[in-house]
Amino acid sequence: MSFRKDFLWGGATAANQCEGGYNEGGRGLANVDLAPVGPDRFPVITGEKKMFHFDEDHFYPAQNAIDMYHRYQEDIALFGEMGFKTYRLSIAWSRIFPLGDETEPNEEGLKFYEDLFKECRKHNIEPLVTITHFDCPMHLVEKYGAWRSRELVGFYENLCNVIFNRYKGLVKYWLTFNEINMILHAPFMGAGLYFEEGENKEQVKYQAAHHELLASAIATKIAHEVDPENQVGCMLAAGTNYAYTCKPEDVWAARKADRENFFFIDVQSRGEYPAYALKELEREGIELPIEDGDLELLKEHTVDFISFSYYSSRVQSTDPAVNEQTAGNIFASVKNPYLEASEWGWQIDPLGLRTTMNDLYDRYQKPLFIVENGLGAVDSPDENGNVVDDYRIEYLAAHIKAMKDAVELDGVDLLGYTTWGCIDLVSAGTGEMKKRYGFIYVDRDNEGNGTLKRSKKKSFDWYKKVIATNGEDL
Ligand code: BGP
Repeated sequence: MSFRKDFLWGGATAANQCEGGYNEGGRGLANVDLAPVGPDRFPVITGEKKMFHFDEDHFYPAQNAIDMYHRYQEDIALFGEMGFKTYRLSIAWSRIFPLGDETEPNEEGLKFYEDLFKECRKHNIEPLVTITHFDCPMHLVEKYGAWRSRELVGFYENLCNVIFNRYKGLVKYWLTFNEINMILHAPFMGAGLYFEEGENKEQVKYQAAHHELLASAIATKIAHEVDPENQVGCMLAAGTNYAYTCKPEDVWAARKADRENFFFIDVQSRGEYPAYALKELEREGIELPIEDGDLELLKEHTVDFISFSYYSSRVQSTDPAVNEQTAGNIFASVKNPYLEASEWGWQIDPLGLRTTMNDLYDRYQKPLFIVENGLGAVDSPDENGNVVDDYRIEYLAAHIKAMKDAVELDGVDLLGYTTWGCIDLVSAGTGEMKKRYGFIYVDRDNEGNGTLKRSKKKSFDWYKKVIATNGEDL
C-alpha cells in the first residue's frame, strides 16, 4: 500500500518568516523580530548577545518579510492551484496577545487568522497550525525571562483557550511548539531565553523545557476538551545520528545524540521523563522544576501524532582527529564523507529520512507527519524571469521516494508531508532571503528590496503533478 488516500500534501511556513506587518493590526514585538541579518544573528538567536530593541545599524528581515500579511489571498490561491491538501502556518502569539500577559485578546489579530483559515477552506486546504513557531512576545521575555518562568505556562494556556475556541471547526490539526528541541541549540530563537552573566545555561534550558512540556500537555488537554476532533502533534527537529565508525564509543555517542532530542518527544508522546535523562540531569546537577500534579498532567495528555522536520542526518565521532564539521539546521555535526551537501553545507541524505521515520515509528508507534523538508538554494531567474530549479525537484523527489519506502516497505503510518518554505521566505538560520526553498519565487533580496511579485518556479508544476498522482509520479 502506498500513501493514504487522504494523504495531506502541502507546504509549510512560519509567521515571522513570511508575514511581515510586524507593527500592524495591534501586533506586539516578539523575540523573532529582533534577530538581525549578519554576524550578530547567531549570537542573538543563541542567547549569547542581548538585542532587545531594534538597532538602526542592523537590518531585521522579519519586519516585512514577504508581506504575506497583506498578500495571503494571492498566496493561498497559488497553493490551491498546486493542489495543496494542507497548509502549515503559525500563529504569531503577539498578534493575539500583543504583550502576552493580557487577559483580553486582540480582536484584529484573531480576525486576521480567522480570515486566513477561511481562505484556506475556500480552496479545500486543511490548515495545520503551529501555535508557536519560535516566537515569544518580547514583553514576556523582558518581564518574566521567557520560558524560564512558570508563569509562561499560564499565558500560553490563555492563548490556547482563545484560539481553540475561536477556530473550532476551522482548524483541526495543531502543533504545540515548533522544533521543541531547538531550546537546547538556539535558546533565544527557540524559547526567548537570554542568559545572564554566570548563569547555569543548562539549568535554564531544562527548566524552560519543563515549562514548555507542561504547556504542551495543557494545550493537548484543552484541544481535546474543546473539540474531540482536534488532533495535536509535537514537533521535533529530527535527523538520525550515525556513528562515524563501528567503534563502540562512536556508536554510543550517536545513541546519546539521538536521545538528547528524543528527550522531548519521550515526554510528549509517552508521557514520562525517560530514565536516561533523569540520571543525566541528576549527574549534571540540573533540577527540573516539577510541582505537584505536573507528572500526572504529562502522563494524561500525550500527543496524537509525531511531527518533525528533516533536512539531514548527522554524524558523531569520539576521535578528536575526526573534526571536519558540516553545517546543518542550527546545530553542526561531523562531516559525512559519503554525502553531498547544499550550498549552505547541509548534507543531503534521503535514506536518512527513511531511517529517521523508522526510528520515530518504532519508538512511539503513533502516526508521523513530516512537516518540514526541503532544499535551501540560490535561485537565479533566467533571462525570461523563470527559475528552473531542477536541483530542488531532484532533492524533493529523492526524499519523497524515501518516505514512500518507509510507508510501503516498512509499514510506517504517515499522515502527510509539507515541504518547508513552499513560497520563498526569510531563512530562520541566516535571516537571508537568498536562501530559498519555494515553489513560488518572491522578488525580494537580502536587503529587503524588490517588488514582492510572486512567480512560479519549475518545481511548481512538478509538485502539482506529485500531489495529483498521490506521489506516484515523481
Ligand atoms: C527549521 C525551522 C524553520 C526553517 C527551517 C529551514 O529549523 O523550523 O523555521 O527556517 O528550519 O532553516 P533555514 O531557514 O535556516 O534554512
